Amino acid sequence: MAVLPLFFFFFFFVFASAGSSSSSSSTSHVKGVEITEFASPDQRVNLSVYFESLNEPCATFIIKNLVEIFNKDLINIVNLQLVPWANASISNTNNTILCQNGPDECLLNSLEACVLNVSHDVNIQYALIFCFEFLALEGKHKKWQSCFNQLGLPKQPFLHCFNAGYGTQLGRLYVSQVARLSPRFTFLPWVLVNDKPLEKDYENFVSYVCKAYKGPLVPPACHRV
Ligand SMILES: *[C@@H]1O[C@H](CO)[C@@H](O)[C@H](O)[C@H]1NC(C)=O
Ligand SMILES: *[C@@H]1O[C@H](CO)[C@@H](O)[C@H](O)[C@H]1NC(C)=O
Ligand SMILES: *[C@@H]1O[C@H](CO)[C@@H](O)[C@H](O)[C@H]1NC(C)=O
Ligand SMILES: CC(=O)N[C@H]1CO[C@H](CO)[C@@H](O)[C@@H]1O
Repeated sequence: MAVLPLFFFFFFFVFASAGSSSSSSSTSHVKGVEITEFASPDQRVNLSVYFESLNEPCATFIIKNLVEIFNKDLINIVNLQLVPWANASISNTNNTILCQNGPDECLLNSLEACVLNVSHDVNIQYALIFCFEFLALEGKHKKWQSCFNQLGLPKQPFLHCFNAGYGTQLGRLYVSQVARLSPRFTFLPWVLVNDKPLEKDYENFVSYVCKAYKGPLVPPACHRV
């Protein structure tokens, strides 16, 4: 799936560069972006997903629906913002961070925050979080370490973040980010496209992303919605 658009884009790029004195806006634009990208950062559609790691509808959305942006090359036009720790709270008696579904959820939230903190490659971020959430749905989230082997990723950088307690520190930052959400979520997952909540229609996020996208090289997935 990923090969075809890249192939076309490569030729478009070469063609545009070869047309020496051409000055159409799409040409100059294309010269300014990386060869693997369809849209420049400011043309990308912001897709935000607020979630909790042991929440079943969230896990289902991440595994079943969100995968569409990778299967359909929409990742090239999207700026994906995953927000774990979405329904955590800070205890006002002892200042510890509490998760709706208990300490196991806090642990998995920490790991996911570390994944987002350590890797800046959205493919790696998504692959690991997909793996954790897949295990969570099967009630096997305690086997999270197996995800690194399955994906052939070194676990040290992630474990370093986790063992240093950074995952929980980041959790506090996420809790304050969530507190600024307006309107506040009424259920999870809470999915927003360019800051607009999709509410109950969140499973149809692809059509909202396509409608919001104004950049060049519209991905094939958008021609069908
Ligand atoms: C902190 O307080 C919460 C209740 O607000 C309690 O559930 C938790 O066990 C306490 N943790 C510690 C470390 O005392
Ligand atoms: C958030 O967590 C609180 C308890 O910690 C729970 O009462 C509430 O229903 C949760 N909200 C959502 C949307 O899951
Ligand atoms: C997307 O978010 C970034 C900041 O994270 C912001 O600068 C940009 O304007 C947003 N784009 C849209 C279309 O809202
Ligand atoms: C790359 C990055 O975002 N690193 C951050 C990871 O989290 C720690 C602890 O909160 C920060 O200090 C880093 O800047």
